[in-house]
Amino acid sequence: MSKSALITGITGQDGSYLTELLLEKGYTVHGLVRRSSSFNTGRIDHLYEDPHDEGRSLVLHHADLGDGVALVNLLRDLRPDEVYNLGAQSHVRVSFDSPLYTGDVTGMGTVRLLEAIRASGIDTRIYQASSSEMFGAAPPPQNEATPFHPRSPYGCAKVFGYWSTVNYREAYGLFAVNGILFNHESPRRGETFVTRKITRAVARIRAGLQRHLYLGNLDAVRDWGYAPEYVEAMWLMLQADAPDDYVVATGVATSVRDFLQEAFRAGGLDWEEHVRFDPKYERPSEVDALIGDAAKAQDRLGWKPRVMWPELARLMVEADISALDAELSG
Ligand code: NAP
Ligand code: G4F
Repeated sequence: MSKSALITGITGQDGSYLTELLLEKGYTVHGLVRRSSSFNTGRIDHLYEDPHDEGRSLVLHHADLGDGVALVNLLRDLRPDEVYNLGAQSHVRVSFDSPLYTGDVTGMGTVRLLEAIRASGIDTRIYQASSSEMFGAAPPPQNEATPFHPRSPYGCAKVFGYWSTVNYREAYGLFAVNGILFNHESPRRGETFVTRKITRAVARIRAGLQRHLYLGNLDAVRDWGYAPEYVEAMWLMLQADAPDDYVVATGVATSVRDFLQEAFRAGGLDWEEHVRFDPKYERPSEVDALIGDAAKAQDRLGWKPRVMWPELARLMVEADISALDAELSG
């Protein structure tokens, strides 16, 4: 019998790569999709299977992390071997504008899912998408032993989700793990996160569609890795003998300014000619530096990053240039 998995957040960056990985491994994948007035499945359309076909390996279900009853019903019906909780209001700046909504979906949504597993009485394993944003002001390098000091409503919500996951493991013996993932990017990254905002702007400036790029704090330091490699780590965590929590990162520090410079260089442009400051992109409290120590994931899961940030910046620029060329010529 092939394994089955339920993914919340299947329409997001990570959800799309994880779906590809699990389908390659022979899983039946169920995805939770929230209702939207326009199509929100662009990142997984290439994997879509006609609902009228028998024996589909990818099946989408309408539900929402805000609806606990729907989650219980779904889990009771599907009884998946593995659950990946990737659904979230995942934008840090937006979380300052919508702290209650972020707390509800990103924090309480995790408890709704954990409680739905408990209430439905199914035997499953769950991965919680925890975040390096939980470390916030804690000085780098950060690892599994670093105390959390979140600096945003999003970070606070993720800390709540993290400890709830640990609590369900300790209280009910659930196979529940936290992947504390540092920033990871790809051509499928949402267009308002800084890396993709930059690489998309490079393509548009080259094509004459945009002259300036408005950004906030260029001094922030992040540890940027490549998303398809990070979903492999998620899967490995659920295949381990015992549940545990792991940092996933490259260990390499880069500032927003460095990424900007590399991306514009890859597009044959000088960033200083095009980049302007807009304070609206600053955060009321910033996370200055996130640099991860993923030694535990390397030792116990055999996971290692391969694509480092300069290559990542270049591949994202190339992808945005190709996508725009195709759009303009088609
Ligand atoms: P993303 O691209 O923003 O995707 C978020 C997903 O959550 C989307 O599928 C979104 O659906 C879904 N979602 C939002 N609100 C929901 C709700 N109320 N109910 C159900 N689903 C909902 O995020 P990502 O970069 O793939 O990240 C995946 C997860 O890892 C998130 O939990 C994020 O917080 C966490 N994380 C990300 C990073 C990173 O660097 N990427 C690092 C650490 C942790 P729509 O498509 O309909 O909007
Ligand atoms: O790309 P960002 O928005 O990512 P951030 O805030 O680090 O959060 C991402 O990574 C977390 C992992 O640590 C995830 F949990 C979270 O879900 C998300 O995926 O911003 C990166 C840095 C920040 O310091 C920000 O202040 O870039 C700086 N920045 C400067 N100008 C900007 C901009 N960020 C955005 N989004 N837009 C700007 O114009």
